[in-house]
Amino acid sequence: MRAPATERPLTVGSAEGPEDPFPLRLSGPVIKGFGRGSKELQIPTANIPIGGLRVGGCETVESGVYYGYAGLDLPATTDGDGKVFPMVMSIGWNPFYKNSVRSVEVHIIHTFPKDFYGVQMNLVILGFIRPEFDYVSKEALIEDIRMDIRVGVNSLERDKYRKFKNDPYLTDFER
Ligand code: ADP
Ligand code: RBF
Ligand code: MG
Repeated sequence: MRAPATERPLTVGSAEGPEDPFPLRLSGPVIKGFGRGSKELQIPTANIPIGGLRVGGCETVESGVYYGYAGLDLPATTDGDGKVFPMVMSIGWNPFYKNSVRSVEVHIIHTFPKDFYGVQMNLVILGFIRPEFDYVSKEALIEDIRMDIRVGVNSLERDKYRKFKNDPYLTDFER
């Protein structure tokens, strides 16, 4: 059982760029999850169907916490906001909540004016942050996710990672 304030490095992955099997690309429509992200944790997560996890049609991805970029097929805005954002995500069983289904949940590091259920989300996953843990308390889980966000942002701010923001997959909403 994981306790709060575990010491953690501020960047993960090689400075030379994403290493095998990354970058991973997957996509799906934003669906309803358990409704816990915003309400209980104050960390909304856009869920996509687990089927979107099939990469290249066969291999599957190990459970854990990852970072990368998300492209959202939102209507164009006038405030100059793009459609590509940094993200951290969890793939797995949410051991703290003892879920019986594996979920893919993406926390986008941006403040949105409203929900975007049904919108297509394209993901380019660039690295692994940590495995999923069970926690002694909800506060300990929140603290670790807050740290994941810092680690994700920090890890993306490197030359060999930043450039993936322009990966054409992120804005290819025709598939
Ligand atoms: P659910 O259990 O249905 O996934 P959440 O409480 O996790 O509900 O909230 C997720 C929803 O909130 C997303 O589907 C999306 O429409 C919206 N949302 C708003 N801001 C964000 C954000 N920064 N990251 C992810 N989703 C967000
Ligand atoms: N749930 C867990 O039970 N254990 C985890 O280690 C865990 N890590 C997460 C890391 C990130 C970056 C995110 C966005 C979510 C994580 N979750 C984890 C999932 C969390 O429990 C879930 O988002 C909420 O329950 C809402 O569905
Ligand atoms: Mg969610």
